[in-house]
Amino acid sequence: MKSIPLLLAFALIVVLSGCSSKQNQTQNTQMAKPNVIIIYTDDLGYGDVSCCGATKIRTPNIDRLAARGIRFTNGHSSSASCTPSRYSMLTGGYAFRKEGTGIAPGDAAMIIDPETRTLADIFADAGYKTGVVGKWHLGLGGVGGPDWNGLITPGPQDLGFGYSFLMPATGDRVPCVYTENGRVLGLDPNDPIKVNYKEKIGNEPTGLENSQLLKMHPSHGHNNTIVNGVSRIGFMTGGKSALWVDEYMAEAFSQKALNFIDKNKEKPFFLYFATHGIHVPRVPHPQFAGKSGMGPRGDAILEVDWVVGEISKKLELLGLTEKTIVIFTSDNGPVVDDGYIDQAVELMGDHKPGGSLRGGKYSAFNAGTQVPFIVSWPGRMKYGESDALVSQVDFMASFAKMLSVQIAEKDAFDSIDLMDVLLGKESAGRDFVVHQGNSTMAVIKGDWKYIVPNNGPAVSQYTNIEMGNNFEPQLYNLKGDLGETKNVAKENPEKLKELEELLQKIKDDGRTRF
Ligand code: NG6
Ligand code: CA
Repeated sequence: MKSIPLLLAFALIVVLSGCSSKQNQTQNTQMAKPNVIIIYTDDLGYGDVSCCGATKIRTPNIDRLAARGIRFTNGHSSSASCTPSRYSMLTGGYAFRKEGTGIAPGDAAMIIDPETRTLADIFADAGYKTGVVGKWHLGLGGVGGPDWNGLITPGPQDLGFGYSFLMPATGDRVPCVYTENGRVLGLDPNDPIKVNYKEKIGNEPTGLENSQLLKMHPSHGHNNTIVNGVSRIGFMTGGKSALWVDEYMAEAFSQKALNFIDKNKEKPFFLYFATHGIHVPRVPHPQFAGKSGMGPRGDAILEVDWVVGEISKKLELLGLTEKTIVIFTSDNGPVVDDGYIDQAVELMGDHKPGGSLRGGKYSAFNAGTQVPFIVSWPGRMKYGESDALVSQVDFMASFAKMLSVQIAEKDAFDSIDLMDVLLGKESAGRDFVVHQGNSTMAVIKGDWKYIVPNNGPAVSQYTNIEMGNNFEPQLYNLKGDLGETKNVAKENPEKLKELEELLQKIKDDGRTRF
């Protein structure tokens, strides 16, 4: 008789200890598995945010992230334009290694092979809910491009993303529609979408023929089909009920991002949130139009800052602030006139989109890839500034390490585990990083930067950006000359040779992760 209560007591102890160890386990997993949000802005320059030195414009929400994290003063995207930077961040490999990773047309097939292991796969393998919201620009669909009127496959769903809400390419490229989980949102099957990047189709007005219909005029290119008063690159017909309204794009993306966070608040989640701002066409919400005094480009910066604030507020509201790592960065450096007449040039005043860096988007000079780069994990990391050399290509190996996920030798060729650096525990970053400009390459090693000789124009006639092209090899000592003003190649032949050989080796080896 006595043995029954004893047995019961024993059973109770077993059950209780089981519970508590399970509880510990969940706690540990939660500690080891913070949510991760990468806010990936478009064409935002190093000098465009106030925490990186802008004074003519204030970005309080971005600054707040920086104040509760580490702001990197030497953080890079892999390339000076969109598609290769995104390719590189998501695959952990430099885009120059793969053909066809240049700026993609809006009807390109998916550039990342579904077999490729991606950053999203790392999170998915670690049990995260994964999602992508915003600008994609990595192609969609198989050979021949996407089927806009059916299920678009392959797509992010084949690259580890459980949820997707996308602008397929860019704001200035057709089709001007959103896709959600592989289907165009709001499409009327009786009004199918047709897209053509070679010739005009249908009878839609174009910027070239019907400029009287435009609310924003192109300065170069961008004179094909008109959607919402803005002429774009490429021709489209149909899909009338699905067309986006540029003014409400930031709102649409934030809403989807916030929904994703809400839906997954109980689980660890990874959200790749790629804003359209501040890419052209810059058509901000009426709430921001005219508010910066710098024209639509400045207004778009205010709008991006608002978006960041919305995310932070949501995390706070859900009690997720200390459980979430937020990374804030940009795909490439700044451009002022990128093809539309929007007063960006006239109203710039003495604002310096690239800060003290030379060049800009497309360029081999530093402003091309040295971008705002913030890692924030409130309450869980040391706050401050770091001048460690870090690259977006490193996210994949870093998070894999954090989450104890293995990366096979054939994947993420160029990604290095820098988690301790990203979280401010360690101050030494990468030894070197490759910078892919649009017409030439460069490599940075320590204080030195080498730019490969090139015959391209010194200044782009369209964007007025100094491209970093020179038929002579260029070598800069960034320590005293961050602005790359004095080519010291002739005075430092050994250093020049070292960097030339380094870049050659990086190419020949086919990888830099060993
Ligand atoms: C260029 C476009 C530019 C922008 C860029 C891509 C012209 C004349 N210029 O070809 O406006 O769309 O491609 O930008 O069409 S990126 O940030 O997505 O790389
Ligand atoms: Ca870009």
